[in-house]
Amino acid sequence: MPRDASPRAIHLKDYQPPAFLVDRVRLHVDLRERTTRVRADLALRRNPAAPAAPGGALRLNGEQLALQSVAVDGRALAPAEYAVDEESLTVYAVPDAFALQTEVEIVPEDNTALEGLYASGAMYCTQCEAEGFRKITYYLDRPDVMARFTTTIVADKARCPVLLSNGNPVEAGDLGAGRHFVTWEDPFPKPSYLFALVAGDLRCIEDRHVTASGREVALRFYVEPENVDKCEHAMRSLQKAMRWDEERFGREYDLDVYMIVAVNDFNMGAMENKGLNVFNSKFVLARPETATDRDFLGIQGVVGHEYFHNWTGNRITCRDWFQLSLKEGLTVFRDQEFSADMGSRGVKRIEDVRLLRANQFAEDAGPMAHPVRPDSYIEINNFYTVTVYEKGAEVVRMQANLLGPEAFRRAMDLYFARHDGQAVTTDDFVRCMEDASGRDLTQFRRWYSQAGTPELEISDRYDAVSRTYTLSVRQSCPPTPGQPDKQPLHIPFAVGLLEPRGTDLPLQLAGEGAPQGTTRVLDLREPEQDFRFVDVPERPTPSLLRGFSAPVKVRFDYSDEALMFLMAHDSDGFNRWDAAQRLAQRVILRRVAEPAARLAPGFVDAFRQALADARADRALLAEVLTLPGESYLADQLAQVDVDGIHRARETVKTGLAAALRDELLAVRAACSDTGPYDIAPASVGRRSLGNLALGYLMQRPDAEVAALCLRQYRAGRSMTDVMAALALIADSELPERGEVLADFRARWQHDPLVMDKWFTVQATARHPETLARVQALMADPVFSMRNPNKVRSLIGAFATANSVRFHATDGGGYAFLADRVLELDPANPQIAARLLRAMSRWRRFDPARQALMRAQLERVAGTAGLSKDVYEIAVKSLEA
Ligand code: 7ML
Ligand code: ZN
Repeated sequence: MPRDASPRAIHLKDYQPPAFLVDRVRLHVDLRERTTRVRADLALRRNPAAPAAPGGALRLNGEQLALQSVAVDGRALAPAEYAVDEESLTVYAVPDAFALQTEVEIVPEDNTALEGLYASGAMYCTQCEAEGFRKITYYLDRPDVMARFTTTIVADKARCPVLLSNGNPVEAGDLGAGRHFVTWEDPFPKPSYLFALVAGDLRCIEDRHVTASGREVALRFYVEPENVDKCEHAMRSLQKAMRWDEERFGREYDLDVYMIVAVNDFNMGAMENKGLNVFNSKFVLARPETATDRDFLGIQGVVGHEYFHNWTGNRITCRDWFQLSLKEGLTVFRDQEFSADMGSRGVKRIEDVRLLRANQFAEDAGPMAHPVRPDSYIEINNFYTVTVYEKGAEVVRMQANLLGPEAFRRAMDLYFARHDGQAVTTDDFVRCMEDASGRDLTQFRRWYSQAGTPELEISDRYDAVSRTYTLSVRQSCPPTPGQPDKQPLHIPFAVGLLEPRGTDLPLQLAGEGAPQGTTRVLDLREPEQDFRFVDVPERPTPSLLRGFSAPVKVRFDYSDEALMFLMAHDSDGFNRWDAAQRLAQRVILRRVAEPAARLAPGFVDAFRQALADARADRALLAEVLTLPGESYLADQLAQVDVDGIHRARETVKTGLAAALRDELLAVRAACSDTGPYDIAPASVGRRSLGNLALGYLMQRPDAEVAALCLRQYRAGRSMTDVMAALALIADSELPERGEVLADFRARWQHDPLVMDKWFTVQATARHPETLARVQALMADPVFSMRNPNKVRSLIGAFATANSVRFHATDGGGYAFLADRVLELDPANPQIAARLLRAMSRWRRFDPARQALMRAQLERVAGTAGLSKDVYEIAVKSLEA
């Protein structure tokens, strides 16, 4: 998109209801080689709720459309009666209610941005969220315009035997000359972003679901012929999700058919189009030989996520895109709960918090920080962020916890009853929480409007004479772009107190007649607040922010001994893990400051003890023994020390491996896989602990360990074990390294999803020549810059998961990334903009790296003809 002026920002405060409403849409899509004709027939009327503008013109969104004709109520318009520009069609004089017919031509084969209607391999598909529908036809492309859609698709019968759209098929037939058509009708009014169309030579895998009220729903997966044997797991996941939403939220599916199409070229994870979800094939296809446990669990989570959108997103949608977290935060919360119920709740919580801390806390502390409900954006595609999704989910979770299970369920029932069929705001959601519970969430609402991660500075005192224990909490929130001063938040702060033998004390606050439980959720509201516990016999150890009850940072001066004590005794599983993380973090960061320091013996013993606990849940144990990641560690320092952190973390890992070699070998042996593959939590936990142990051992592989790792690769029991071994081999100096990587490529070159893994293990290897290797791999015939999964698994992985190599002091990584961003931007701006984010936090680094990254960002920002997507990231990174 060529552009002279800087793109303008859109502001929440400028929201206006639409001037027109659409009651009905009839689409006729004629797919022909290199020219698709789209006829739209819209039933429009003036919006009675819009600010009065009698006789005002009609303006429709439309981009990259070749307009063929416009008619109002069947009368073709003369050129003077309308105007067309790069982004719209304006019809000057229209009645109060009328039909508008337009005809446009588009070229899906040339659509490399993968937004709107595009070709992926031999099939056609669509991606309309957020503003892709305007690349298919002229329309009021905003979520508060909801209409009933009828869609007719015409195509070549041989090339596209399968023609799909939203809702139910109502008519189909032959048109002669090798062409045919199908008409679909969606009875539910929906915004245009939920429109979908798919056409191609696809195979269908069908099963069914009988709803709680006894209706039968056909479940259909559409995939390319070679993938028919990889849908079983996604199908079971869908059935589980449908049952779960009935049981947990009383929500049933509402159409007779639910379709999922797997597509290889897709910008995001998946899309919840009404009745016709389109998925990145990565989140559908799996067999134990091709997919890891992570993949299997990811599929379950994403299938759940998209299914849950049918109520939280589709039946009730967003008024405008500032409200994105209304559907995304809530739906992530729902998919997190679903996964927790299907697997290990404790492990799921740890994984979610790990992700939040590593990515969302970082986003909140950088130049792209924004509230869960942003105030403004240049390109909405840049706001599908961890803040909107993951912090948004935490904000829903806090409300669920504040209300308790019964009141929260009542509040959700009220939300569904009150707003079904509407396009609403996060404020409407919170009002349901208030109305159903009687609680005042006025102060709580700030979580939606205030960016930044709050910090709790905590101190304690114990008075043996009065047997009172006081926690003093001071809350603050650092400034973020556009928000220099922060207001205090309402923070649910869950705490417990452990007496010296490690059991929980009953908690009684001053003024209360009796103790009330052993975990208390304290309501923090003030900048500074004291909580006085009475009848405390001895100085306790506090267990703070149990279960991660709020997305905040807790600062409390624990001794090493206190952390080891909590690690061993805290009744809160999450906090046992968190104590281990804090301890490991401390040990690693001490070593960054003082590289020659010895490993504290207590630290090794704490890990040994954890390893020796035979009763321990293996999956949880693997989480406990996983050291905090480099980027999270970096966030704890005033200035990132890339090499220092890497070296310190590696040394600590190697030190633990050396000290615990026998224990690790024993654990690895006890965890080896024997039976057939399944994803039961116990099996996943066994593989995850076994591979974690192998990872430690491979820090300094002697002959025995190297043989063990190579054997695991060659045995090929499951892709989980193969990939774990392959990643360790790729990251090692073993002489077999090249041969093993070549073997894997030869074996899997026909399977794109497996090859993605092969690219990633090489892009994340620590070898000094990794950048050169990444560049060479771009020339591999299996690689393609046109496929987002490939770009992410090679270039994205290098830039975000290989700190030492990406941040090499010669700046080669930065120049490489900027080159790729500029290469990709004209073709696919969304993916280009995502890549560029890897340099957005340049101010956190040392002056030399700052200068190198800044120069690359300036080079990007100064390039003519940038997309809004890349422009926004580049400019905001530089100015903040
Ligand atoms: C989150 C999605 C998008 C963007 C999927 C696209 C979606 C928008 C879409 C959690 C699980 C799976 C996918 C996503 C995700 C970024 C992330 N509406 O459903 O939110
Ligand atoms: Zn979503």
